[in-house]
Amino acid sequence: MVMEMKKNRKGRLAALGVAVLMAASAIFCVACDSRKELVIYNWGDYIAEDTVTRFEKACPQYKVVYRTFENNETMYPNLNNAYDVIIPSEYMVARLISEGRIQELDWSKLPNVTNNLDPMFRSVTYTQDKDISDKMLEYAIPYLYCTVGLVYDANRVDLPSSTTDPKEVWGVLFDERYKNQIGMYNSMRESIGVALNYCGYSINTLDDAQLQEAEKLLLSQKIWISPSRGVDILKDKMASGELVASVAWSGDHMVILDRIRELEKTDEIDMRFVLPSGSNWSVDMMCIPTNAKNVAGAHAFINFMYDPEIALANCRFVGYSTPNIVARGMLDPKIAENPAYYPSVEKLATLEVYFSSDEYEKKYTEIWEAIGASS
Ligand code: N2P
Repeated sequence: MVMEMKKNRKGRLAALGVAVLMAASAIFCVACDSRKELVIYNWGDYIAEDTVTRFEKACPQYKVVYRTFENNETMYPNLNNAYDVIIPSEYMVARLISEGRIQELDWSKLPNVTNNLDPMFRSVTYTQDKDISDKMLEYAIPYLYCTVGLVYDANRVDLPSSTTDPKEVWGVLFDERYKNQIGMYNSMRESIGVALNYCGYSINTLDDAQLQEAEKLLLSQKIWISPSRGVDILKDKMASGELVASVAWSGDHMVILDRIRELEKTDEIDMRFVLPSGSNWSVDMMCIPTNAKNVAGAHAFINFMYDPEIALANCRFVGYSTPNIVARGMLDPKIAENPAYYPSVEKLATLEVYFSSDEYEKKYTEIWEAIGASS
């Protein structure tokens, strides 16, 4: 009995010793990891797999915490979380500037951006408010950009290959022949924009009758066509052949093509991308929120993303278009000169960026909620 007690006591002491050692080593590890956190908030599937590790190697004083969002509207309510770098689209950036939620950048800390930003981005129209459009680059640096079009399997969808008429192109998404086989982005402006462009209206209309028509169309699409709704998941559904057509950012078309090759389905699927006239082009931009805790690290990250090798790796991996002029020069000319991915300034003038203001927010959100709520 005494022996047993002694043994138990010994065992307890040993266990206690191990626990103390573990706690001490945990404290020691935390203490020795003196790296400062850098919290990044980006779209899903929107960075090359090794970019973060490469950054941590290049700037060992920072430890990246990486979070993702699905679309601009789901990102917005989370901004109280003190991220250091966020990457919303330009219309959301315009809103964040006017609300004072992002801070002015220190360009002296961004030499790679100064050297490598495609000059086109110094003069494009980012938003309808000229004052904000003109000062956009003081607050935000283009990361990647894209156009919005239709991806479709030409073997299964009946669409004349030369058309860019929005009625014909988007008509595929409202055609009952493709019931259960089309994809719609779970993203407010893209969904409503497709319907408006199809109806022949500006994707920036504030006209109530036009907006109601778009809403009705999307509601009846939901009932009669039953689209798959999502963002990144749609790429897999297109590549596997589950869907025949979908609204798509141009970059997603590139990824779908890669996945079709991986699945060895190139003989079966002829996946094309068509950019309808009057559609959207958009640019996702790196910004530093006003409540960021690691402003120096955020500048270091933005600058790192403009290293041509890093920018090239990212645009190849995620398929979107790079505003880094040196990286673009290293791309296959078949891609770098394709106007659906790299529209000229003249072509861009035929497309629209999304405008933003409280009125847009209110009217478009009402429609988006009505569509989401309907069964
Ligand atoms: C989603 C990235 C989408 C960015 N993977 C479009 N602005």
